[in-house]
Amino acid sequence: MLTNRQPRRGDDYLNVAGEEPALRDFSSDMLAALQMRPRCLSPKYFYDETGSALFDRICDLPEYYPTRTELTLLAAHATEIAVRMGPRAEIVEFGAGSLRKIRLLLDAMDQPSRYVPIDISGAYLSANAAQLQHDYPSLSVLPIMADYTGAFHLPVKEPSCGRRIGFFPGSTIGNLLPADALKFLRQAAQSLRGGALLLGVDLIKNPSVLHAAYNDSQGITAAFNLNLLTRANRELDANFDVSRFAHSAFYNAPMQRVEMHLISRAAQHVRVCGERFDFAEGETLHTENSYKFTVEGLRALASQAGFHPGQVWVDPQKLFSLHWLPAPL
Ligand code: AVI
Repeated sequence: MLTNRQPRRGDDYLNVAGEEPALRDFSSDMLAALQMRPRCLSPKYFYDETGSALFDRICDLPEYYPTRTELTLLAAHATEIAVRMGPRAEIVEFGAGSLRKIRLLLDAMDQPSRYVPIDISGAYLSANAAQLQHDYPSLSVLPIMADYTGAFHLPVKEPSCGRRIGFFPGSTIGNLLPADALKFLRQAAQSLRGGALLLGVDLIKNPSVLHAAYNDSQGITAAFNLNLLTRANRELDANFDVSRFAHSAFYNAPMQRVEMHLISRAAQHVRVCGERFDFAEGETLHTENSYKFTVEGLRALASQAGFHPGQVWVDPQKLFSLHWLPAPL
């Protein structure tokens, strides 16, 4: 949960949990995942330092169209988006990552007042926020390390700030189960009352395009998926033999989602936090869902959550969409 505590001198980010939230929950969630059938773990554990760096490389891959398409949409429409935001707006970015996209908006905005990036990966967030603060000295940058997929309260709004605008790019909303996506949007509509959410959403398309995006020829997505096991070995005293697991990603059309799994290449057992778990050959650990949407489906979901769906920007190939979602008072 985010709090209203303001950053202290010497803090490089606001650590609301007192420790890395991902670390605190990783052991219990991994143990629970290994006990359930089918085995399934939240994708939030991909993002240790190596995972975050691998994700940045994914974003630059030729097959991974979402990042460049969204950047093109943001660049093309930044001026109209900035007009909708109004002067001295405050931006809260959920799952801020590399902070690359926000620069396109900041450059177009009329005197942006404060920028609050929220991310689960504290060290990564801190370094990127420091660079952004350096590049935009008149902007107040308040990084918050937190898991925004749980219950959250945003920091108190400063009286000098204009409207509060949420920014949730990258179709990260697609990594939430539908019920959790609705829960997130409901909370966002509440905490952004009187402002709006700018949401980036990946669209349903030819499955071959989706397949290529999650099975890149350089193997970076495979490395990103397998890094979860390396992380578990390091942080959970586990002994996964990474070479005995394989990356698998496919589009599940009825569920409208790309699924990523780690498949056991052989019958084997592993130890995690002192407990033994058996894998049959071909058994999988389901590591990520990436839901894809239609424009109408997303607008219906946003309405259900309390937003008044507004302008939508889509690229000519209909790969990706950007939604302006005003949150009524
Ligand atoms: C962060 N998220 C929106 C990415 C996605 O496409 O679901 C994560 C990712 N997984 C594999 N490639 C990229």
